[in-house]
Amino acid sequence: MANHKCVDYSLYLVTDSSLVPSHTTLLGQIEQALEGGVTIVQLREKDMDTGPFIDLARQVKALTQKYNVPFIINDRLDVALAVDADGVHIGQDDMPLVEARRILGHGKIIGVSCNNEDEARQATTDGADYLGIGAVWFTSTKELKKEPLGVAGVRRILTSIDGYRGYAVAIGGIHLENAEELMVGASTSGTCTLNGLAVVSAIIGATDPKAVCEKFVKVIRAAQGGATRDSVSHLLSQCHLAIKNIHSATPMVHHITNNVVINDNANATLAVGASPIMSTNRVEMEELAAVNGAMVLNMGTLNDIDTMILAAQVNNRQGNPVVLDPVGGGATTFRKSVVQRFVTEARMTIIKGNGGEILSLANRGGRSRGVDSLGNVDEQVAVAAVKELALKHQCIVAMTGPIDYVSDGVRTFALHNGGPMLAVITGSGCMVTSIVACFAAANRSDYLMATIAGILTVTIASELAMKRQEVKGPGTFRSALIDELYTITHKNPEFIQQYANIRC
Ligand code: 3NM
Ligand code: MG
Repeated sequence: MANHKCVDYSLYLVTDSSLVPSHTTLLGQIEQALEGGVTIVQLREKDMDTGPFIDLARQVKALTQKYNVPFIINDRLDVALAVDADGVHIGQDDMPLVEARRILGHGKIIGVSCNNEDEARQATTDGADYLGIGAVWFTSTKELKKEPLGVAGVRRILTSIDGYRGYAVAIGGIHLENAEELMVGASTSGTCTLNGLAVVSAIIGATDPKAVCEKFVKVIRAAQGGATRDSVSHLLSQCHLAIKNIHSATPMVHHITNNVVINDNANATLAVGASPIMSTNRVEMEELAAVNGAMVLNMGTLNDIDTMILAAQVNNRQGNPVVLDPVGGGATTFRKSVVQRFVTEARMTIIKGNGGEILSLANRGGRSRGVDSLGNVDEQVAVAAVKELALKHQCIVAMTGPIDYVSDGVRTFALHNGGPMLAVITGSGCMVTSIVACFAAANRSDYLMATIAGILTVTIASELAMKRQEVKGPGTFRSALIDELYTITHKNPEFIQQYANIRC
């Protein structure tokens, strides 16, 4: 899978220029739909010559970029490559997924249409980023070769690929009146559930696509229900496995980090079972990114910004997660502009900062006092900021502090572990970033879980460190913390599930 970024599949618009109402244009309809909250767009043109298709694709891409949503091309890899789309969607009769992946690489999204359990299993085995399951109902938009699946058929397919950590959307005959029935009826108790709905005619053929999309978004979000108790216990049950994955992969975690924390972060990375490398030399960025792993982009020390951006870009291309720590991001005008460059010139998989840094990035007036945390942030403000940034940058966003907030834009969690001593040693926030990167490197199919597991590992280790007799203050605490990181990941991974204090 190419899960370098978390994609919000909630409302997936698939286009069809033949369905556009008179007196409107395809581009106009798409823009209205984006205004209304469409989260991803697929350009589907079955009868267009290559030249005009590319021209149209460029224009649609510009629109999706304006609204910060991914842009997918149906079937035509050549067009996707020509316009540097975010991915392709392929049907069962199109180019095989394995071939498409070889051509596009792991940095691109590939979705596959599936109509039954066998097709779904094959697509998940071959590494599809998402499945388009359909047709759910009869549709006049596409000639169907098989009977529609119905809601039960969609649920059957989702159940058959339990354990798949990619995404799934349903398609075919979906409109406002049956959207809720589908979202609720197809939901499973397993790991794989509907992440959204793909819609053609009900949006493209609408006289007011914006209003239609706003209603769709409401229905879908309500059915998804945000974070639930179920999702918390499910997430926590995964943490144990996430640690195992680090130990079996011993992933390399490349850090470009600040001078203050290099040694502690390298030790912390080793303590949880990953392999640190702390290179800042431009010459080896490409080679380092070619190794499966993750990258920490910590902007505490800003020496060579171009190299930092290059490193993030080559890791994007390889499909390696990039974890940004915008250290001191709001402290000066210079840092504010640098962090903007990072998030616009490269794609971040996870952004992890303290209250001031995240609020500043969200333009909510956060200021960093130097690089240390400002402490308490109002819960409502914190939740709104992480959610908004996660949607804007299509990534996981974590704000750490006395309470840590983590969001993928749809689900938001508050983590209540950790203690005041973490604020008394330098670089504990940077250490959280390193450990989150270790989890992300080995758990690419679920970055939300990886982020939460990484944060909990450090905060719970800090609670255990505080209980040690020899800990008398910041110095002994710092050593004990690294010891506990080692112990919790090597001997007691179940402590995470046991001690975690999460609310949603
Ligand atoms: N694929 P509408 S059904 C493009 O079953 C497409 O794979 C399908 O259009 C599949 O939302 C379909 O207008 C058309 O019903 C869906
Ligand atoms: Mg096709």
